[in-house]
Amino acid sequence: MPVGTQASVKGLTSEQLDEINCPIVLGNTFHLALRPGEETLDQLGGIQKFMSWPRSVLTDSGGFQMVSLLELSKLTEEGVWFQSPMDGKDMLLSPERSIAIQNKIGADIIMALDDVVSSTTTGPRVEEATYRTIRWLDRCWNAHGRKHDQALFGIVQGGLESKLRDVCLEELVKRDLPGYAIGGLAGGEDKKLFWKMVNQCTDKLPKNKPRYCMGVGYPVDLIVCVAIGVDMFDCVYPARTARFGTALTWDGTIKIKSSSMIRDYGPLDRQCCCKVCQQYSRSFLHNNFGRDETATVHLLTYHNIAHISQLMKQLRESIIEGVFPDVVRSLILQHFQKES
Ligand code: PRF
Ligand code: ZN
Repeated sequence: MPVGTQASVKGLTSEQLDEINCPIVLGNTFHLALRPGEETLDQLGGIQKFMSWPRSVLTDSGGFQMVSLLELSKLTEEGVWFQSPMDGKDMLLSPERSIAIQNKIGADIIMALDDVVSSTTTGPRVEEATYRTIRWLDRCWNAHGRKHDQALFGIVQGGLESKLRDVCLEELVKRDLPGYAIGGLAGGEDKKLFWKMVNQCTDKLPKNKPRYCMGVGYPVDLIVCVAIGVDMFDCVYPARTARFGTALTWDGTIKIKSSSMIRDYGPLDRQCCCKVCQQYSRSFLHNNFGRDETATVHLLTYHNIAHISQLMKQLRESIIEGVFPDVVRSLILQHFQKES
Protein backbone atom coordinates (compact mmCIF):
# COMPACT_ATOMS: atom_id res chain seq x y z
CA MET A 1 0.00 0.00 0.00
CA PRO A 2 1.41 3.33 -0.97
CA VAL A 3 0.72 5.92 1.72
CA GLY A 4 -1.85 8.57 0.81
CA THR A 5 -1.96 10.27 4.19
CA GLN A 6 -4.65 12.78 3.24
CA ALA A 7 -6.65 11.01 0.54
CA SER A 8 -3.97 11.29 -2.11
CA VAL A 9 -0.59 9.75 -2.66
CA LYS A 10 1.76 12.71 -2.88
CA GLY A 11 2.63 13.38 -6.49
CA LEU A 12 0.13 10.98 -8.09
CA THR A 13 -3.50 11.09 -9.21
CA SER A 14 -5.93 8.26 -8.46
CA GLU A 15 -5.99 7.55 -12.18
CA GLN A 16 -2.24 7.02 -12.22
CA LEU A 17 -2.37 4.69 -9.19
CA ASP A 18 -5.04 2.71 -11.00
CA GLU A 19 -2.86 2.55 -14.12
CA ILE A 20 0.00 1.16 -11.99
CA ASN A 21 -2.41 -1.60 -10.82
CA CYS A 22 -2.05 -0.61 -7.22
CA PRO A 23 -4.82 -2.56 -5.45
CA ILE A 24 -5.11 -0.58 -2.22
CA VAL A 25 -3.86 2.65 -0.64
CA LEU A 26 -3.42 3.69 2.98
CA GLY A 27 -4.90 6.78 4.61
CA ASN A 28 -4.44 8.16 8.11
CA THR A 29 -7.38 8.72 10.45
CA PHE A 30 -5.66 11.58 12.22
CA HIS A 31 -4.84 13.53 9.06
CA LEU A 32 -8.18 12.81 7.38
CA ALA A 33 -10.09 13.91 10.49
CA LEU A 34 -8.30 17.26 10.33
CA ARG A 35 -8.78 17.66 6.61
CA PRO A 36 -11.21 17.22 4.89
CA GLY A 37 -12.87 15.96 8.12
CA GLU A 38 -14.95 12.84 8.67
CA GLU A 39 -18.30 14.62 8.13
CA THR A 40 -17.28 15.69 4.63
CA LEU A 41 -16.07 12.20 3.79
CA ASP A 42 -19.25 10.65 5.19
CA GLN A 43 -21.49 13.02 3.25
CA LEU A 44 -19.60 12.35 0.03
CA GLY A 45 -20.15 8.61 0.47
CA GLY A 46 -16.74 7.66 1.84
CA ILE A 47 -13.10 8.21 1.07
CA GLN A 48 -13.13 6.17 -2.15
CA LYS A 49 -15.70 8.52 -3.69
CA PHE A 50 -13.93 11.58 -2.29
CA MET A 51 -10.63 10.66 -3.93
CA SER A 52 -12.27 9.11 -6.99
CA TRP A 53 -10.55 5.80 -6.28
CA PRO A 54 -12.12 2.60 -7.64
CA ARG A 55 -10.20 0.15 -5.46
CA SER A 56 -9.61 -0.44 -1.75
CA VAL A 57 -8.50 1.81 1.09
CA LEU A 58 -7.13 1.00 4.55
CA THR A 59 -7.03 3.62 7.30
CA ASP A 60 -4.51 3.53 10.12
CA SER A 61 -6.02 4.37 13.50
CA GLY A 62 -4.11 7.58 14.15
CA GLY A 63 -2.33 6.91 17.42
CA PHE A 64 0.99 6.04 15.86
CA GLN A 65 0.97 9.14 13.67
CA MET A 66 0.09 11.42 16.57
CA VAL A 67 2.68 10.05 18.91
CA SER A 68 5.35 10.19 16.23
CA LEU A 69 4.36 13.59 14.83
CA LEU A 70 3.13 15.58 17.81
CA GLU A 71 5.55 16.14 20.62
CA LEU A 72 2.75 17.52 22.75
CA SER A 73 0.63 14.37 22.66
CA LYS A 74 0.01 12.60 25.97
CA LEU A 75 -0.98 9.00 26.45
CA THR A 76 -3.45 7.85 29.09
CA GLU A 77 -5.67 4.78 29.51
CA GLU A 78 -8.50 6.82 27.96
CA GLY A 79 -6.58 7.44 24.75
CA VAL A 80 -4.14 9.91 23.21
CA TRP A 81 -4.55 13.55 24.27
CA PHE A 82 -3.24 16.14 21.86
CA GLN A 83 -3.59 19.77 20.95
CA SER A 84 -5.52 20.34 17.78
CA PRO A 85 -3.20 21.77 15.12
CA MET A 86 -6.27 23.72 13.89
CA ASP A 87 -7.26 25.67 17.02
CA GLY A 88 -4.95 24.53 19.82
CA LYS A 89 -7.80 22.93 21.81
CA ASP A 90 -7.16 19.80 23.86
CA MET A 91 -8.59 16.78 22.06
CA LEU A 92 -8.78 13.09 22.87
CA LEU A 93 -8.30 10.31 20.36
CA SER A 94 -9.77 7.36 22.24
CA PRO A 95 -10.29 3.89 20.77
CA GLU A 96 -14.03 4.71 20.44
CA ARG A 97 -13.32 8.02 18.73
CA SER A 98 -10.80 6.50 16.33
CA ILE A 99 -13.33 3.86 15.27
CA ALA A 100 -16.17 6.39 14.98
CA ILE A 101 -14.01 8.48 12.66
CA GLN A 102 -12.90 5.45 10.67
CA ASN A 103 -16.54 4.31 10.34
CA LYS A 104 -17.30 7.68 8.75
CA ILE A 105 -14.21 7.79 6.55
CA GLY A 106 -15.46 4.48 5.19
CA ALA A 107 -12.27 2.57 4.28
CA ASP A 108 -12.54 -1.16 3.51
CA ILE A 109 -10.06 -2.06 6.23
CA ILE A 110 -9.73 -0.12 9.49
CA MET A 111 -7.14 -0.48 12.23
CA ALA A 112 -7.58 -0.74 16.00
CA LEU A 113 -6.02 2.05 18.05
CA ASP A 114 -2.80 0.69 19.51
CA ASP A 115 -0.29 1.93 22.07
CA VAL A 116 2.95 2.07 20.11
CA VAL A 117 6.35 2.45 21.70
CA SER A 118 9.52 2.94 19.73
CA SER A 119 11.03 -0.43 18.80
CA THR A 120 14.15 0.35 20.78
CA THR A 121 12.27 1.08 24.05
CA THR A 122 12.75 -1.51 26.80
CA GLY A 123 11.40 -2.10 30.29
CA PRO A 124 7.93 -1.78 31.88
CA ARG A 125 6.67 0.70 29.30
CA VAL A 126 6.70 -2.05 26.63
CA GLU A 127 4.62 -4.33 28.84
CA GLU A 128 2.15 -1.54 29.60
CA ALA A 129 1.78 -0.77 25.88
CA THR A 130 1.21 -4.44 25.02
CA TYR A 131 -1.60 -4.94 27.54
CA ARG A 132 -3.13 -1.55 26.76
CA THR A 133 -3.18 -2.43 23.07
CA ILE A 134 -5.27 -5.52 23.92
CA ARG A 135 -7.66 -3.52 26.14
CA TRP A 136 -8.01 -0.87 23.44
CA LEU A 137 -8.68 -3.52 20.81
CA ASP A 138 -11.71 -4.71 22.80
CA ARG A 139 -12.96 -1.14 23.11
CA CYS A 140 -12.47 -0.70 19.35
CA TRP A 141 -14.36 -3.90 18.57
CA ASN A 142 -17.28 -2.87 20.80
CA ALA A 143 -17.43 0.58 19.22
CA HIS A 144 -17.28 -0.74 15.65
CA GLY A 145 -20.58 0.06 13.97
CA ARG A 146 -19.83 -1.31 10.50
CA LYS A 147 -18.67 -4.88 11.14
CA HIS A 148 -20.59 -6.02 8.06
CA ASP A 149 -18.66 -3.92 5.56
CA GLN A 150 -15.41 -2.75 7.21
CA ALA A 151 -12.79 -5.27 8.33
CA LEU A 152 -11.22 -4.29 11.67
CA PHE A 153 -7.64 -5.51 12.05
CA GLY A 154 -5.95 -5.90 15.45
CA ILE A 155 -2.29 -5.00 15.87
CA VAL A 156 0.33 -7.17 17.57
CA GLN A 157 2.60 -5.12 19.83
CA GLY A 158 5.21 -6.29 22.36
CA GLY A 159 8.36 -4.52 21.24
CA LEU A 160 11.34 -6.80 20.79
CA GLU A 161 10.30 -9.06 23.67
CA SER A 162 9.25 -12.52 22.55
CA LYS A 163 7.21 -13.21 25.69
CA LEU A 164 5.15 -10.05 25.29
CA ARG A 165 4.64 -10.74 21.59
CA ASP A 166 3.34 -14.19 22.54
CA VAL A 167 0.89 -12.75 25.06
CA CYS A 168 -0.40 -10.28 22.49
CA LEU A 169 -0.56 -12.93 19.74
CA GLU A 170 -2.53 -15.31 21.92
CA GLU A 171 -5.04 -12.64 22.95
CA LEU A 172 -5.52 -11.41 19.38
CA VAL A 173 -5.88 -14.86 17.83
CA LYS A 174 -8.53 -15.74 20.45
CA ARG A 175 -10.65 -12.88 19.16
CA ASP A 176 -10.78 -14.34 15.64
CA LEU A 177 -10.45 -10.98 13.88
CA PRO A 178 -10.83 -10.43 10.10
CA GLY A 179 -7.11 -9.67 9.84
CA TYR A 180 -3.97 -8.97 11.83
CA ALA A 181 -1.16 -6.45 11.73
CA ILE A 182 2.35 -6.64 13.13
CA GLY A 183 3.19 -3.27 14.70
CA GLY A 184 5.95 -1.66 16.68
CA LEU A 185 8.72 -2.67 14.30
CA ALA A 186 10.66 -1.09 11.43
CA GLY A 187 11.88 1.67 13.70
CA GLY A 188 15.60 1.24 13.41
CA GLU A 189 16.00 -1.99 15.40
CA ASP A 190 18.53 -4.64 14.48
CA LYS A 191 17.51 -6.45 11.29
CA LYS A 192 17.92 -9.94 12.72
CA LEU A 193 15.67 -9.08 15.67
CA PHE A 194 13.16 -7.51 13.29
CA TRP A 195 12.96 -10.69 11.21
CA LYS A 196 12.79 -12.84 14.33
CA MET A 197 9.82 -10.85 15.66
CA VAL A 198 7.98 -10.89 12.33
CA ASN A 199 8.61 -14.63 12.03
CA GLN A 200 7.27 -15.26 15.53
CA CYS A 201 4.12 -13.34 14.62
CA THR A 202 3.48 -15.00 11.24
CA ASP A 203 4.07 -18.41 12.85
CA LYS A 204 1.24 -17.85 15.30
CA LEU A 205 -1.21 -15.77 13.29
CA PRO A 206 -3.84 -17.74 11.35
CA LYS A 207 -2.68 -18.51 7.83
CA ASN A 208 -6.14 -17.99 6.35
CA LYS A 209 -6.28 -14.35 7.48
CA PRO A 210 -4.38 -11.38 6.04
CA ARG A 211 -1.15 -10.61 7.90
CA TYR A 212 0.04 -7.05 7.55
CA CYS A 213 3.48 -5.76 8.58
CA MET A 214 3.16 -2.03 9.29
CA GLY A 215 5.62 0.55 8.03
CA VAL A 216 7.74 -1.82 5.97
CA GLY A 217 8.71 -1.03 2.42
CA TYR A 218 12.38 -1.47 1.47
CA PRO A 219 12.42 -4.01 -1.37
CA VAL A 220 14.68 -6.47 0.48
CA ASP A 221 12.49 -6.31 3.60
CA LEU A 222 9.41 -6.93 1.47
CA ILE A 223 11.00 -10.03 -0.06
CA VAL A 224 12.16 -11.45 3.28
CA CYS A 225 8.86 -10.71 5.02
CA VAL A 226 6.84 -12.33 2.23
CA ALA A 227 9.10 -15.36 2.59
CA ILE A 228 8.19 -15.60 6.28
CA GLY A 229 4.48 -15.21 5.64
CA VAL A 230 3.48 -11.54 5.47
CA ASP A 231 0.70 -10.58 3.01
CA MET A 232 0.43 -6.80 3.25
CA PHE A 233 2.68 -3.79 3.76
CA ASP A 234 2.57 -0.02 3.78
CA CYS A 235 5.40 2.42 3.41
CA VAL A 236 6.12 6.00 2.43
CA TYR A 237 9.54 4.96 1.18
CA PRO A 238 8.96 4.72 -2.61
CA ALA A 239 7.19 8.11 -2.68
CA ARG A 240 9.48 9.82 -0.16
CA THR A 241 12.71 8.65 -1.74
CA ALA A 242 11.42 9.90 -5.12
CA ARG A 243 11.18 13.38 -3.62
CA PHE A 244 14.91 13.18 -2.93
CA GLY A 245 15.63 12.16 -6.52
CA THR A 246 16.11 8.42 -5.92
CA ALA A 247 14.72 5.78 -8.27
CA LEU A 248 14.24 2.13 -7.30
CA THR A 249 15.46 -0.41 -9.82
CA TRP A 250 15.89 -4.18 -9.89
CA ASP A 251 19.62 -3.51 -9.47
CA GLY A 252 19.18 -1.32 -6.38
CA THR A 253 18.72 2.45 -6.15
CA ILE A 254 20.01 5.16 -8.46
CA LYS A 255 20.37 8.91 -7.88
CA ILE A 256 18.90 10.89 -10.72
CA LYS A 257 21.04 13.94 -9.80
CA SER A 258 24.26 11.97 -10.29
CA SER A 259 26.43 13.21 -13.15
CA SER A 260 26.56 9.64 -14.51
CA MET A 261 22.96 10.19 -15.70
CA ILE A 262 23.80 13.12 -18.01
CA ARG A 263 24.40 10.97 -21.09
CA ASP A 264 22.54 7.86 -20.03
CA TYR A 265 19.87 7.51 -22.70
CA GLY A 266 18.34 4.35 -21.32
CA PRO A 267 15.24 4.20 -19.08
CA LEU A 268 15.36 4.29 -15.27
CA ASP A 269 15.09 0.49 -15.42
CA ARG A 270 15.24 -1.69 -18.52
CA GLN A 271 13.05 -4.36 -16.91
CA CYS A 272 10.35 -1.91 -15.80
CA CYS A 273 7.13 -1.81 -17.80
CA CYS A 274 5.84 1.47 -16.32
CA LYS A 275 4.93 4.41 -18.54
CA VAL A 276 7.84 6.53 -17.36
CA CYS A 277 10.33 3.86 -18.38
CA GLN A 278 8.63 3.49 -21.79
CA GLN A 279 8.81 7.24 -22.45
CA TYR A 280 11.72 8.94 -20.68
CA SER A 281 15.47 8.50 -20.47
CA ARG A 282 17.65 8.88 -17.40
CA SER A 283 19.29 11.75 -19.23
CA PHE A 284 15.98 13.59 -19.64
CA LEU A 285 15.02 13.01 -16.00
CA HIS A 286 18.44 14.20 -14.80
CA ASN A 287 18.30 17.37 -16.84
CA ASN A 288 14.67 18.01 -16.06
CA PHE A 289 15.21 17.61 -12.30
CA GLY A 290 17.16 20.88 -12.21
CA ARG A 291 14.70 22.66 -14.49
CA ASP A 292 11.36 21.41 -13.17
CA GLU A 293 11.83 19.45 -9.97
CA THR A 294 8.09 18.97 -9.32
CA ALA A 295 7.40 17.32 -12.66
CA THR A 296 10.44 15.06 -12.34
CA VAL A 297 9.48 14.03 -8.81
CA HIS A 298 6.03 13.06 -10.14
CA LEU A 299 7.67 10.83 -12.75
CA LEU A 300 10.03 9.25 -10.20
CA THR A 301 7.16 8.67 -7.76
CA TYR A 302 5.16 7.02 -10.51
CA HIS A 303 8.04 4.74 -11.43
CA ASN A 304 8.93 3.88 -7.80
CA ILE A 305 5.39 2.88 -6.88
CA ALA A 306 5.09 0.95 -10.14
CA HIS A 307 8.37 -0.78 -9.26
CA ILE A 308 7.08 -1.94 -5.85
CA SER A 309 3.80 -2.96 -7.48
CA GLN A 310 5.69 -5.11 -10.01
CA LEU A 311 7.86 -6.61 -7.28
CA MET A 312 4.80 -7.64 -5.23
CA LYS A 313 3.07 -8.98 -8.33
CA GLN A 314 6.09 -11.08 -9.18
CA LEU A 315 6.25 -12.47 -5.63
CA ARG A 316 2.52 -13.31 -5.64
CA GLU A 317 2.72 -15.03 -9.01
CA SER A 318 5.85 -16.97 -8.10
CA ILE A 319 4.09 -18.36 -5.01
CA ILE A 320 1.13 -19.46 -7.12
CA GLU A 321 3.42 -21.02 -9.71
CA GLY A 322 5.48 -22.78 -7.01
CA VAL A 323 8.77 -21.09 -7.94
CA PHE A 324 9.05 -18.61 -5.06
CA PRO A 325 12.50 -19.76 -3.77
CA ASP A 326 14.06 -19.42 -7.25
CA VAL A 327 12.56 -15.99 -7.75
CA VAL A 328 13.77 -14.80 -4.33
CA ARG A 329 17.29 -16.05 -5.06
CA SER A 330 17.52 -14.27 -8.38
CA LEU A 331 15.94 -11.04 -7.07
CA ILE A 332 18.35 -10.83 -4.15
CA LEU A 333 21.32 -11.67 -6.35
CA GLN A 334 20.43 -8.97 -8.85
CA HIS A 335 19.68 -6.43 -6.12
CA PHE A 336 23.07 -6.79 -4.45
CA GLN A 337 25.26 -7.42 -7.48
CA LYS A 338 25.52 -3.80 -8.55
CA GLU A 339 25.59 -2.22 -5.11
CA SER A 340 28.70 -4.07 -3.95
N1 PRF B 1 1.02 0.94 14.72
C1 PRF B 1 0.21 1.69 13.91
N2 PRF B 1 0.67 2.19 12.73
C2 PRF B 1 1.95 1.93 12.38
C3 PRF B 1 2.82 1.17 13.18
C4 PRF B 1 2.34 0.65 14.42
O1 PRF B 1 3.04 -0.02 15.19
C5 PRF B 1 4.05 1.10 12.47
C6 PRF B 1 5.29 0.36 12.85
N3 PRF B 1 6.15 1.12 13.67
C7 PRF B 1 3.88 1.82 11.29
N4 PRF B 1 2.61 2.31 11.25
N5 PRF B 1 -1.04 1.93 14.28
ZN1 ZN C 1 9.52 2.40 -14.50
